[in-house]
Amino acid sequence: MKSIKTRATALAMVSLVFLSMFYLTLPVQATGVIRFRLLAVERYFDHTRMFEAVDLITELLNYPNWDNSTSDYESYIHLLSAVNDPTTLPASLQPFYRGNSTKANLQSEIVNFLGQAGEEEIVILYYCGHSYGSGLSLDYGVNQAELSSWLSSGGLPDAYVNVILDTCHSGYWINDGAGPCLLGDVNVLAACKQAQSAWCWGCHTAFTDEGLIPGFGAATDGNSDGWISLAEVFNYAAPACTAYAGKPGHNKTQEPVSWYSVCTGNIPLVQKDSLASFPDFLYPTTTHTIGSPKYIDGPNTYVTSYTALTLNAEDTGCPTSGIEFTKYRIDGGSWITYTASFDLFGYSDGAHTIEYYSKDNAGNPEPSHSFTVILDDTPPTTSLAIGTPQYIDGTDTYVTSATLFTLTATDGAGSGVASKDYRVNSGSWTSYTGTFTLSGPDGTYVIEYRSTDNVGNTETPNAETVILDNTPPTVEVIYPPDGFVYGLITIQIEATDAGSGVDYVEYSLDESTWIPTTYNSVTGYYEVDWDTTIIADGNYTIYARAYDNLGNEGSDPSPPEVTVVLLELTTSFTDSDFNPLEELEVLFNEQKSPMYKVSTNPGTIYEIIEITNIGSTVTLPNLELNVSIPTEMDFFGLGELAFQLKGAKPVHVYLNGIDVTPTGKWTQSLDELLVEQALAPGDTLTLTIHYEYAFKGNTYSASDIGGWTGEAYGFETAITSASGPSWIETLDAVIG
Ligand SMILES: [Ca+2]
Ligand SMILES: [Ca+2]
Ligand SMILES: [Ca+2]
Repeated sequence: MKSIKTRATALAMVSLVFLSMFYLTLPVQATGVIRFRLLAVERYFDHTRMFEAVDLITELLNYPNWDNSTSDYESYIHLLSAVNDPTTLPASLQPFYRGNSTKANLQSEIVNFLGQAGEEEIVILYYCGHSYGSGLSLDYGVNQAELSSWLSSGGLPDAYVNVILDTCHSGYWINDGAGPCLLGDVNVLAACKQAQSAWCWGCHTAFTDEGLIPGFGAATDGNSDGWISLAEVFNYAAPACTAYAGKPGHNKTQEPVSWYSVCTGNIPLVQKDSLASFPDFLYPTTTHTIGSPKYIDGPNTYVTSYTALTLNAEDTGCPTSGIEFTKYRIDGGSWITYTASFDLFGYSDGAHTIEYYSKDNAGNPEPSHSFTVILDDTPPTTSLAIGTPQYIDGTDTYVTSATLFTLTATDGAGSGVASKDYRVNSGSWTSYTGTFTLSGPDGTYVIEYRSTDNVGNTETPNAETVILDNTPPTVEVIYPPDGFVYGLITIQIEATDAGSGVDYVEYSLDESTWIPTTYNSVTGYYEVDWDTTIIADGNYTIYARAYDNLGNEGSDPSPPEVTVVLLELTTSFTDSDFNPLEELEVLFNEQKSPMYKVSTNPGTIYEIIEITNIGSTVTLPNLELNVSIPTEMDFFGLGELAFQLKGAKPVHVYLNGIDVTPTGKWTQSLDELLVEQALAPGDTLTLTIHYEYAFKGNTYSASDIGGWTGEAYGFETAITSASGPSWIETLDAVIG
């Protein structure tokens, strides 16, 4: 047997939200009030007016649930009568009059009045008149389809609808009680079987007058709930009607029949005991729904502050009195009457407990339920770890395509990290599944990264800028070039890196041992001294390689090839008599006092330069010397040029003691001595240079020379270049 509960559940399956709204927006359901609604219709029969609707209303008004005398119940009564003039009715019933009992009025009242019934409202359609057994219709042509359609209006499908037909052949509508009811999901009381009439001479409408109306007062309250239900009143009315109709003089067989589709007919119609509560003994059942977003992790359910929390209350019982209210509270706060889905907006992250319960209109409170959710409005925090190689220069971070980037994220006490993603240079977001690298041309890359937790809180993207450098430095050995090298030289290497910069530079002879260099900020080169005198003469290749700060390695593509020659250079000075000379004496000859004449002694000197090829393998093929001759010297102080070269005589050049003096000689404009001479291993070349010096001017005052006791001055002869071997050597001698 179908129940109201079942229908409400079916409705709930359509839409929880709709159901919630439906509950709460019904304009006719007064909270906490159980409602009754009666449309009583009476017709003529054979020009005999029937008053049974009036009688029924009069009877019902004797009971608290129909007279609107208490706050627990409300009743709505409309009357369609056979009279056109309502003033012919008893004054107390005139307010119920809604017109003549025409078909049009019947339809209008069922649709527009009964149709206003709220859920679980008790509705009675009482009809007293004739119906035709052959036409299976009420007496003005209301057929099954029409009546069934009207009874589907408005809220009627969710109300408890009871149809009482005090008409001839009324058993037709319920197949004499065998059912089903042709009117649909309603309870039906019929005054007689379909083959019978409900009229007999002298006993108009015996079912109402002799059964129903007295039955409200005399029926047995079988379930002792203080109310007379539809079935209980029928249990009284049916035999009473049959007995009355069968009395002598009536000689009528009239057997009322019933059909109960709803709550087995246990629909309370009149409250016999004013202290009896409505016979709904079952409290409601309320459930909660946690909307989206949410995340369930074992016993924990995480939500955001905009996750909708919905309560759905269903009253139980048959009949049910309906929900009076549903209340909830958060974290033990004040109880709030539930009107619509709510959320935890304004609450702080963490666990929150919601308690809720409902109460039905019969006053049955539901034991409260509770559930706990964990509010998480906080997105995760993500960090980016940059692996190696990595180089940080101030605010710049350099990486290569081998550098691994790792994202780690935490959501603290929240719902947990659901996903991480990143993008490079504002490209598409990529889901992070593991370490990643950068590819593409060198340059600046912006990596943005973020995480989302399991309830959809997404972090504001973080950004990290790195500079990709996959390019090694460019390297070139600047000095020495290809050719001969001699003595202590400084290797100069140029290395540049447009990216992370040069970290260090090394060189190696013949790629044997790699030796570090030092950057010289003055020359801008990476330099290292190379003492060629301590290695064997011969051919060497000077390899150079440079590393940038990320370890990218570059090398000189064409390293210089040099030949080491082992030369020994000595220089000495002699006087005019070729005696060794270590100091140049200055003579002060007193003239006309207090003037002095200053001269050198001996006035001319010789410098002897010896160059010996001490190697064992390399022949220096062609030696060219540019000899720089000091021409003037400071004497009385910086800038006071006094000691002047008076002349430098042609030199003698000896090879292994044999005069090989070239034809070249000193020139005034170019202090150059050209010696074209090969030096085989063991050969010694000796050069003799004759200098003449004098003081500028002849005389100096005593004050000019006062205090001068002799100081050391460097006297330098420089071999500034040599073609063939590439070397520069300065020969120092001190003459003071
Ligand atoms: Ca209930
Ligand atoms: Ca979170
Ligand atoms: Ca680089």
